[in-house]
Amino acid sequence: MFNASAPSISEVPVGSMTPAELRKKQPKYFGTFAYPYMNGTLHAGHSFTASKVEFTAGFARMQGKRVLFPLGFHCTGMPIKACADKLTEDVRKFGKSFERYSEEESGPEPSDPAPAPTQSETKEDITKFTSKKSKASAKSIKLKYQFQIMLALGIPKEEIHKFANAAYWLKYFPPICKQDMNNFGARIDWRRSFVTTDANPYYDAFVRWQMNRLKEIDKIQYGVRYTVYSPKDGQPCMDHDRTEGEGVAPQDYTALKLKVKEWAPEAAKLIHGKIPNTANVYFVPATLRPETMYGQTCCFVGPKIIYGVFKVSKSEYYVVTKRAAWNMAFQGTFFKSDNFPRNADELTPVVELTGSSVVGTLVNAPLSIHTEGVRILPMESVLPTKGTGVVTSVPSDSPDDYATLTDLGKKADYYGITKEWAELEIPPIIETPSYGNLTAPFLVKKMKINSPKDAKQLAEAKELAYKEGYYKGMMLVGDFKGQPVEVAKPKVKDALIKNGEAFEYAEPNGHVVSRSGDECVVAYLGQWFLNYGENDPAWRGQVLDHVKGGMETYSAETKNGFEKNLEWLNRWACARTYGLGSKLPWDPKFLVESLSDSTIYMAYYTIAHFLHGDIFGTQKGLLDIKPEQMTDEVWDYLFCQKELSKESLERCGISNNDLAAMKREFQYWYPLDMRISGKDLIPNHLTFFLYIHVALLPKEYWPRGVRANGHLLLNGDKMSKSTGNFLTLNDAIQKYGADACRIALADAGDGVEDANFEETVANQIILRLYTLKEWCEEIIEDKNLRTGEADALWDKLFENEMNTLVQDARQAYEAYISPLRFQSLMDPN
Ligand code: ANZ
Repeated sequence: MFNASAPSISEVPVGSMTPAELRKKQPKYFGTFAYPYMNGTLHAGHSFTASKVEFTAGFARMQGKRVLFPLGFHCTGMPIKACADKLTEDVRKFGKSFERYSEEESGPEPSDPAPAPTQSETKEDITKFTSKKSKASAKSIKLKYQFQIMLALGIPKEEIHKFANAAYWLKYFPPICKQDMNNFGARIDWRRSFVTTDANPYYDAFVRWQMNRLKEIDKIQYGVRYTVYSPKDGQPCMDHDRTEGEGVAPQDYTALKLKVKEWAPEAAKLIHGKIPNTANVYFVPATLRPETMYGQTCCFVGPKIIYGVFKVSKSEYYVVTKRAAWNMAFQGTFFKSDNFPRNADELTPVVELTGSSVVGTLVNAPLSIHTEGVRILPMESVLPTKGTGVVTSVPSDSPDDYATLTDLGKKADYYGITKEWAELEIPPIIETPSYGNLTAPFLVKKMKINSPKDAKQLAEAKELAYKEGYYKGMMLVGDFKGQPVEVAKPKVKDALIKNGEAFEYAEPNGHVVSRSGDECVVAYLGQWFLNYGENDPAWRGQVLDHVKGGMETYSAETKNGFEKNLEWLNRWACARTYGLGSKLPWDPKFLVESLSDSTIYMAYYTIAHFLHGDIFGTQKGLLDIKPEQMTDEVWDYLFCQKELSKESLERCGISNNDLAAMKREFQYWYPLDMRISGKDLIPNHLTFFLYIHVALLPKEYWPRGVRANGHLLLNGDKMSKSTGNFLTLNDAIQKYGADACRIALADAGDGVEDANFEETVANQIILRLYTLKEWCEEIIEDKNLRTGEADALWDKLFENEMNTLVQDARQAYEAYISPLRFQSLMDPN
């Protein structure tokens, strides 16, 4: 009954009406939520998202629509493979039943052993496994090794070794997931399920097709670019490969080379004998404002920061923090791209120096009017975790620099510096309409900033200075004198780089930790990427128009979220070298990553049951079609509404009738009526989903609605395994039964704000349901009730009341399905 199909081609012959007419004549509803990741079982968060589809699908059925609610199983990417590989190592070390393991070896507990989330999960939702043990005992087990994690999750010891084979996860978890969803009462059409990756050759063909087509229309390109990267894993580390730092992107700087002319005495002693006399040593500040370099009057270091002197070549050494050098190592300095280091020990400085030891060093600052050189001076607020830890100072345009220099000048003795070093002439270099030609001194005075410690005001001043300078500034000096800053900025940068006085440097603009526990860097890598964002403005414009114009988003926040994200989302590395997935057809050493093989698979649901009878594609589906018959042209025909040439038809060997039957399913079920997921997927999955639909399909088949919900709290608190405040779907059903769970989830919340599953509510519901059932039974048993016509006044009142309730329920569901439209209906102003 819940396995609906489109009207068949024998019922409604091909060509007898357009797909739109058919959808109108026989209304349909197609809803999906992000297929769950098969490294564990479902938790309450999954069921919350699933419930949104389940409820809307149920309502659509009651309206007489045909309804499609399918679910696949996502297996692409790193997490499964990473855990399997860890188990292989555990088995090698301790034996198949881990018999050689002894307690003492276990060492301290790791902070959080759970693998990072993928598409359908949020960072907080790490409650993936059903624990057959009590939470307390699960927690008491030391979780250093992967086998211990599996044990804590209730997998019997004798079975754990099987998970060392990644394929085993794909066999093990989908049936459990299916069982849990069935127990929950979800009315899913399981005929259309599948696993992703090449474990299902049909899905694999589908992914290869879309990659080929996207490449042909230039949406996939190859290029060298800065990417957040895990040295340990030896590959890019994108949002969903991270345990920390979601949304963090590379930040580009200009790294300037300030050649040492004369070392401060203490530093000279420290480097003595470690660096050849003939070599040049450079302090390398990272700046976002290369156009201001004419105004450098000194260069700052953090006095307590430890710097390394790193050897670039026989004749060149850089002074930067170790962290910056480690980033540079993946950007063409120190190492080549085919030989990136895996371990930080591979990059050691020739000598380490504290910032205070180099204060007073005289360096040559490129472009500065102070051609005789500038001094290295101390600045307390230099962050060791940003840039290179070396900060070149431009007091004319940087309020921080001006405030620090003023302070250094006033307290030269205290800082142990020569007063004049801090008092070099400050030349005007940029004219702005609001702040004149010495922006920083102007702002510092105007805002009454008295000390470099006035961090809040300084941050404000910096923001003002930067904006005014960038958008309204005019160059007063240098080769680009008279040009707007906006124009001159990249030109100055290029000229500096060309002269060998600077190079590009990038680093993550926040802390990023990979799921393997590695602190990530930015690497300059050749890779395949999806050309989302500003590089393809026409494509982006189409998506934006669709979001603004046609698509239901159920809340203004979701719409705004999309609009904002479309503004900044850029190219996306769509292939990896490690993990599970479909191979890139033209470059098979790469695998399509998990957020790039999951953009348009909702179309696959429409025909999956024709292709295969099981999730691996080993059993025949409704039609007798082999994976290799699903050529790129067949997918084009089915989904892109392209004609199939005679040759293509012959080559695929699928009958016209079978092709038409499949196409009918697609044309009927598509467009997708509602896609639902957690709001944290707006910036990635949901936006990609829109981009790819827009790129590949005719407009008629673009998504109609996206619903984003908040995170599910449990009893008002974040769900978290470490605190024990978590609930798997199976636990919830065992505890409260499906009905109470469903009502509690319906009660949890509908908006974008966090929802809350209250166990007390679930408990109360059980009671109420029980009382209701008792009452019904009692009434039915009651022999004294009147029989015959129900036409008394009370009967009419009763009927009227029931009809009103039906109306109310309908309105409530409609408001839920289309709150924005509903609101405007209720309140036209
Ligand atoms: C020269 C310059 C001139 C700068 C100018 C700013 C204004 P945001 O925008 O906050 O990212 N900087 C670089 N590394 C730093 C560190 N480790 N600790 C403190 N400050 C650091 O700031 C980027 C700017 O912050 C960089 O650009 C650098 O100063 C400074 F008129 O370089 B700037």
